[in-house]
Amino acid sequence: MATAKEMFEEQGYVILRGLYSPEEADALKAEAAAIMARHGVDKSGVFLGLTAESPLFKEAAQTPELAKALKEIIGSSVVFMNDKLVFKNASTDFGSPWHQDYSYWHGSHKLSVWIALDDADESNGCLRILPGSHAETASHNGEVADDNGFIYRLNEADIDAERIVDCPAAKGDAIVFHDLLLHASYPNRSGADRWALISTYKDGTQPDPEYGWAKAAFVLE
Ligand SMILES: O=C(O)CCC(=O)C(=O)O
Repeated sequence: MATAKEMFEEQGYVILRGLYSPEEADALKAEAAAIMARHGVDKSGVFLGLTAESPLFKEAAQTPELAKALKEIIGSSVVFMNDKLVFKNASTDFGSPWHQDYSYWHGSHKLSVWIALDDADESNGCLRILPGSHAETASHNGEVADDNGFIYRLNEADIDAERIVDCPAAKGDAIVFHDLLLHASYPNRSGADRWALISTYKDGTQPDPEYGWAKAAFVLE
């Protein structure tokens, strides 16, 4: 069986099933809801900086199985940069468009960890990926005339449908992926909320600009 590092290098992603138990995922979601309430933010769109203000999130960001996989892939110096909650509430009828996260930050290559805080499938917005696309360059020339964010995106028509892999996930599952891996998500048509957390990590030995968004960055032990 391929190691996490081999899988990551060949395919651009690796899935950690059951990284958190359902109870742990529920606790993270409840904590996130409390943080949002404190900030008077409603549950739609994105919210950055959970770990910056929550010991529970900080502990989750360095949970041993995740730290082990990240160190195997990145090396011994793994830096947590920031995290964000991605809500798809019951009225979110658009999916996230195809994109590579690298467009948003440049510099050294980073890893995103997409964590399901609700069960996610095609009906409520699970992640969709293009395995191997981390080794290719993509031109983000998609139409951005809607109000859905994602200033860098590709048109669905420019994606080879035969290569798409859907990634249904149970709450607590995590998908670790390279910042050049093309990914998107389905719209939420389920009538219920779908919450996910995305955390970003980097190799601490690699130079980078000062990122204003890398709140509460820390090196994993
Ligand atoms: O959970 C999702 O809908 C995907 C969001 C996403 O890909 C991103 O924010 O980079």
